[in-house]
Amino acid sequence: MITLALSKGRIFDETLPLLAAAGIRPLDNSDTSRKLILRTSRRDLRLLIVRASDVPTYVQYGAAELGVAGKDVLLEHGGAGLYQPLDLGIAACRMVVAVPEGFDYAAAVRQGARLRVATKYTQTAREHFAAKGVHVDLIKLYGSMELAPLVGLADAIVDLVSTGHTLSANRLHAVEEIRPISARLIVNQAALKMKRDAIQPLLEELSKAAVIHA
Ligand code: PRT
Ligand code: MG
Repeated sequence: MITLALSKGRIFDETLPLLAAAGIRPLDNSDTSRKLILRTSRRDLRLLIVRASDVPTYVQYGAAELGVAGKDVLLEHGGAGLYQPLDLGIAACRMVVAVPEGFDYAAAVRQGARLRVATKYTQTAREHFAAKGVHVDLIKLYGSMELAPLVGLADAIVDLVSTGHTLSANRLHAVEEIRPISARLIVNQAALKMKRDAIQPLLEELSKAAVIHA
């Protein structure tokens, strides 16, 4: 049995067509079912529904051989015990630095001011600002980062943007792109060696499907 861990929402929704192209569909309806383990049309493959940020952990410890996780989540996790052989090109967005309209980010950086930055992505943010030589105090949040600058909790945020609607609705704008983000197929390193015969063909099929859907 091969287990693929993934999160509900956009990752699940955008992975389904790739699985379908490989001839795999869930047997349970993920919208209505409360099951956390879904059987699929392939008897030797099941899906595990977990929180987005927990996917790398399940795969790292081998509770799932495979997973689908955003690069944002993988950067925070660190990637220990994981192969990341395939950029699936799904759930694409950008990780950016954003500030309120009227905040002069360039001037603050130029003056060497110490910036307060709120984010869920403290690892990635720390590396980004360190590489630029910008001094920051990072404030860890678990969601709704856009609120932080509006109530004086932070000068700036590091967050993901796709349409940009959330930023503009909160009178924020992106001042720097940190990196593009998309979801990756991840594989437990030990499992790839032990179960290569089962995993390798699946990787190839998903790789083909990802190219077609790109
Ligand atoms: O919701 P939960 O706390 O369980 O976890 P999660 O928020 O990490 O899960 P989910 O399903 O929301 O996101 C899963 C993955 O989708 C992320 O890890 C990213 O790799 C990817 N992804 C792609 C995004 C977005 N696009 C995205 N726009 N994740 C989040 N957003 C959020 C963003 O944080 C911001 O609040 O959407 C808002 C901005 O969207 P726009 O369209 O208004 O710009
Ligand atoms: Mg979310």
